[in-house]
Amino acid sequence: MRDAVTSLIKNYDLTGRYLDRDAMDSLKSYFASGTARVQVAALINANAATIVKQAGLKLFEELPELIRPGGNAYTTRRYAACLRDMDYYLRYASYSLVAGDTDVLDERVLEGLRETYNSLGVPISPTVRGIQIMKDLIKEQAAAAGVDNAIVDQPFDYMTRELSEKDI
Ligand SMILES: CCC1=C(C)/C(=C/C2=NC(=C\c3[nH]c(/C=C4\NC(=O)[C@H](C)[C@H]4CC)c(C)c3CCC(=O)O)/C(CCC(=O)O)=C2C)NC1=O
Repeated sequence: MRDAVTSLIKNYDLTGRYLDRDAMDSLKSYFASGTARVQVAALINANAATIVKQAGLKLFEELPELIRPGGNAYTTRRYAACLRDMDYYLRYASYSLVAGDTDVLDERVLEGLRETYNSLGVPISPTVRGIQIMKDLIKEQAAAAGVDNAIVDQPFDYMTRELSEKDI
C-alpha cells in the first residue's frame, strides 16, 4: 500500500535519480493539500453513517427498480449488502484521500470486484452512481465547512472509472 510520498520515492529509486524539480513540485502540492485532506477525512469520519444513508436513499429514489422485486437490492439482505458496499467505498476513499494515492483502492477494493459483481448480477452503473452521489454530498459538506474540496474528486472518480471501464 503506497501513499503520494512512497510512490514518488519508488519511481525515483527505480531509475536511481535524486529528487528533481518535478518531484519537489509534486511533493509541495501534496503537503500543501495536507490540511484539507485531513479535514475532509475528519468530516467523513464524523458523518459516515449519514452519508451512506442519504446516498442510498437518493440512489433508490433515482433508480427505484433496484429495490423492487427482481432488482439487485431487493430483499432486506441485499439492500443491506448494497449499503455496506457503499460504506466500503466511503471508508477506502477516506484512506486514499489522506494517502494522496489510489494504490489502496486497487489493492483493497477494486481487485476482483468486477468479477464478483458480474457473478452476483450487481449492476455496475447504479453502483457508480451511488459512489458519485457520496462524492457530491462530501463536496457540499466540505464547502459548507469552508474546506477546500478540490481533493475530494480523485478517489471517487478513480473507483468509478476503474469500475466502469472494466465493465465490458
Ligand atoms: C472492501 C472491499 C469489498 C467490496 C467492495 C465488496 C463488495 C461485495 N459486494 C457483494 C455483494 C453485494 N453488493 C450489492 C450491491 C448493490 N446492489 C445494487 O443493486 C446496488 C447498485 C449496489 C449498492 C450500491 C448487493 C445487493 C450484494 C449482494 C448480492 C447477492 O448476494 O445477491 C459481495 C459478495 C459477498 C457478500 O455479499 O458479502 C462483495 C464481495 N466486498 C469487499 O470486501
